[in-house]
Amino acid sequence: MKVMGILITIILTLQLINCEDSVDKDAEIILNGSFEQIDPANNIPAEWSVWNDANFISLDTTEAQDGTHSMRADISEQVPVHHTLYQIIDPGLFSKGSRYKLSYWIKSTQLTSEQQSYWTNLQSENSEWGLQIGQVHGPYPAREWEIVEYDFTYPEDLSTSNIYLHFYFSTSAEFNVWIDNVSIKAR
Ligand SMILES: [Ca+2]
Repeated sequence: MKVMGILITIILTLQLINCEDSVDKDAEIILNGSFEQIDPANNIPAEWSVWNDANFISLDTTEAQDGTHSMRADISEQVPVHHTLYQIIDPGLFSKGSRYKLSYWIKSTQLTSEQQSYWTNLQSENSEWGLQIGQVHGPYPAREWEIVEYDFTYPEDLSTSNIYLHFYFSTSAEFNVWIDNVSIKAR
């Protein structure tokens, strides 16, 4: 019986180790990260939401880093100063304590004044945890497609009902930003 007990303990331990190793490194956490699908109900990219002004977001078929569409933000004095494109992520898709890589491709026209900027936030529902990534301030010349990559560890002790990935645009002047191929994968 003692041998049986030891065997069961070994099997349970192996199963636990197997669970920890079972983070799927190919699984994509972001839905429609390449902006190839549009939601016909509201004319913005499927799986994404817009805060403050839906009209500044469109799909662009003339500029794509991946596939045939990118997300284009048209920023001007006609839209509110703060507006975001965001996706709500199920925290259950993350494994606590595991390492991930957030990446996306971005391009923009020139930023002509210091008031213009854009950046990315990955944060929990009530901001118990968050990362600010890739902030760009004007003035800045036009930027061609470039990749932004950011490694992070999902917190061991985070308890939240939602994770938000935000693309923030803070400006009242006229410029365009294109984003494509947004991805979060385990490392
Ligand atoms: Ca695309």
